[in-house]
Parts: sequence; structure tokens; C-alpha cells
Amino acid sequence: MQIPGQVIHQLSSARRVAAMTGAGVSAESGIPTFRDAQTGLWSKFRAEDLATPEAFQRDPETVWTWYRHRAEQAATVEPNPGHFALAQLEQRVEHFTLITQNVDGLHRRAGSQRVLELHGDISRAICHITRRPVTEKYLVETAGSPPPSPHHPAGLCRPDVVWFGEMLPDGVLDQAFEASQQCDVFLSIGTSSVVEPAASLAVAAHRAGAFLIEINPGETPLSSLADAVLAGPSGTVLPRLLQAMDD
Ligand code: BJW
Repeated sequence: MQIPGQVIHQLSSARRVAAMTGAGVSAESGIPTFRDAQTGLWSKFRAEDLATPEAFQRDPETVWTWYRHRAEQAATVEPNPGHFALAQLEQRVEHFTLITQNVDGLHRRAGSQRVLELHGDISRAICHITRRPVTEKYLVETAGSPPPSPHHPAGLCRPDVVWFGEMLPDGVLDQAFEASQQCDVFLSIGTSSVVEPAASLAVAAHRAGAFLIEINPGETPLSSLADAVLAGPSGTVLPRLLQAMDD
């Protein structure tokens, strides 16, 4: 794929860049997305049964087991060229903010430094009542009932992720909006752009005058708003983008 000259010019001259990533960025590492028709998690499981506080109240064992399985999977896969390209881009831009909806920790493992995790981190756990962090020694059990929380007599350990109907972590969303509204270029990469409030960040950036670039093999509700759409897998497009900036 040819990278348009305008995209290279905008990125090369930008002082402030914000990049938002979603599950598509980790697809080439072997982690399933949520909404892809054949392979997405929500094509096999119902979000209401697994990714809501109500599901955890009803059936903590099933929810805990599913998340521990996914946490193990995330720990065993490797970052892909898309993750590494974003870590390199951070080194080239004066002010770079990586905003991710992903909970797999792959951006940090690829070397990204400034990462705002909107939806938490699947490798961690918190008390389901107090929301205080639980140390790793409680997480040796990989399946079955969630361990009791050390912080509350009636509490259970739950994954430190954001479920539907829950607020995003304190302060993180504010920082993400600030970076989006101040940036010269906003990249939206590997996300279906349907989950709020994350999806609103690109719109806020666009309204504030940022040049909006989408990288995704499929079309999304954001595509028509974007100034440039690079249609392809991020593990191929992002390294090419960096290469084009060098040429
Ligand atoms: C590739 C590729 C390759 C493939 N390269 N690309 C306003 C309007 C309507 C509803 C709401 C609203 N405000 C709030 C809501 C409710 C709700 C919501 O957004 N619902 C909509 C779905 C309708 N939001 C919330 O509840 C949020 N909380 C909140 O707003 O609190 C305040 C509040 C509370 C109550 C009432 C009102 C306000 C919380 C959202 C939490 C989302 N949690 C999850 C699970 C996290 C834990 C876990 O991992 O299990 O987060 S859901 C899931 O979706 C996960 C993801 O982070 C998130 C986004 O998915 P993503 O990353 O976009 O993945 P996909 O699969 O959708 O897309 C993948 C894309 O990649 C595709 O486009 C592919 O084409 C592409 N792709 N291969 C590049 N190789």
C-alpha cells in the first residue's frame, strides 16, 4: 500500500500526536478481537454474560475463569510489528500519547512509555467491593471460584478491567480527552469505534482541528469523518508508515 504524501507530511510535522488503539492492533499477535464476525469474542460469547458487573454477581466462577484464561493467553503471546512501530513513533514525536482500549499490556511490552489504558489491565485484579488492588499472590488459581478479597470480608477478587456500565479509571479519561483535543494528528487504529466514551475521543480531536487518520482493514463509523483511511492490518501499515517518514 502507498502511504499518501499528505499523511507523511502531517505526521512528520506534528508536534503533538495522539494514537487510539483497539483490539485489531493485537489481532496479529493472536488475541481475538471482540466484534469481528467469525473470530470475535462476541460472536461466541454474550457480553452480558461475561463483561458486566451483573454477570459477575450472578456467576463469579464463570466470569473469573474466562478472564483468567484470557490473562494467561495475553501473557504468552508477543507484541507484533504494529505495537513496535507505535513505540518507535513515540520516540520521534515531541508529545506523543498512546490511548488504548486494550487490556493485554502488549503496548508496554513493546516499549511504549506513555500509555493511557482506558479499560484496565487483564493481568491485574481488584476487590469487587472496595476496588482496591489485589497483589499477585492471590492470583495463583487460574480457574474456578475467584479468590476471596484480602480487603473486605465479603469481597471477591475480580479482573481490573472496565465492564459495560462501569466508569473508566479516575483521571485517565480526562487525560485522554486533553491529549485528543490538543493534538495535531490523531490516529485511530484497529478499533470498531462503537464503544463509548472511547469512540468520542477521535470525534473530539477532529472537532478541535486535528488531522484524523484511521488504520483498519474494515470500515467503521469513523471512516467517513477521517481525513485519511489506510485500509489494512496495523502490523503491516504502521511499519510502512514509519518507513515512509524516513524515505
Ligand atoms: C484490525 C485488524 C488488524 C481486525 N489491524 N485492525 C453512549 C451511547 C451509547 C451507549 C453508551 C454511551 N455511553 C456509554 C454507553 C454504554 C457502553 C457502550 O459504549 N455501549 C455501546 C457498545 C453501545 N459503554 C460503557 O458502558 C462504558 N462505560 C461508561 O460509559 O460509563 C459511564 C456510563 C455508565 C452507565 C451509563 C452511562 C454512562 C464502559 C465500556 C467498557 C468496555 N469494555 C470492554 C471489555 C473490557 C474487558 C475485556 O477485555 O473483556 O472493552 S467491551 C470491548 O469493546 C472491550 C474493548 O476495549 C471495547 C472496544 O472494542 P474494540 O477494541 O474496538 O474491538 P472490536 O472488536 O470492536 O473492533 C476491532 C477492530 O479491529 C475492527 O474494526 C476490525 O476491522 C479491526 N481489525 N483486525 C487493524 N490486523
